[in-house]
Amino acid sequence: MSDTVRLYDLAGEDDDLRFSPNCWRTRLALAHKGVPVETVAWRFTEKDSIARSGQGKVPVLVVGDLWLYESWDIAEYLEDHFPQAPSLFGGAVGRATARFVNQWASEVLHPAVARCIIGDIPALLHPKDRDYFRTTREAAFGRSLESIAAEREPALAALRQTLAPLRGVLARQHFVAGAEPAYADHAVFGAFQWARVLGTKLAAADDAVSAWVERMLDAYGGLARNATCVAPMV
Ligand SMILES: N[C@@H](CCC(=O)N[C@@H](CS)C(=O)NCC(=O)O)C(=O)O
Repeated sequence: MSDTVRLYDLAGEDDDLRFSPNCWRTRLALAHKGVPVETVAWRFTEKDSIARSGQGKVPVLVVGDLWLYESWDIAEYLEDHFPQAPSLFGGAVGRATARFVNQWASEVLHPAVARCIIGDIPALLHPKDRDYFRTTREAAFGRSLESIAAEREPALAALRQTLAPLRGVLARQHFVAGAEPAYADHAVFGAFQWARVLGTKLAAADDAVSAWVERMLDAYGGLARNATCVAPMV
């Protein structure tokens, strides 16, 4: 592959604060495939710079003239276009199963994590993004960010219950995908990296989930561990 691969990656006020769970899925998938990538710090309100993708969310991956979006679709593209590199799915059955894991993470895990950390986000955003973030998120949740933040402790307790199936699996195997990490891990871990970059550890220290988080932080040469984070709060 000769084209430079470019990833539009959500950033905070600090260019290096890369906290999007969906962009982390893509960054890990690219590392898994051994595809070098140039990341571009992108803000919520910079819709124009990704307009060629035909929509307004990241990750957006640019490969030559191709503008790809949707983290799951990007993973399928990488799997199909880099067949010689280590597999993200391990075959058709693994692809179908990873699709379920990805959907669970997006529809169950992400909202549960958002309830734990959303109050911390505005202060870390680029000033030009702050009103947009508040307006769109308050509309989505139907309440103020402050009222969600006030329930952080019960939200964390609820999240830890939601993690029960993940915990059960990780007590028996090192990774969601088995002995080695693959896309099912990337799909779930993105949420943990989202919180970690913004200063929150979601799982208790003695939780099997935390041991897996540590393994994921070490994977791919410590890609996720080396990310810029704000000082931990939990
Ligand atoms: N289903 C999409 C979700 C993408 C998404 O929601 N991205 C967020 C960042 S994590 C975004 O760009 N939001 C822009 C906005 O809310 O305007 C995927 O998996 O890629």
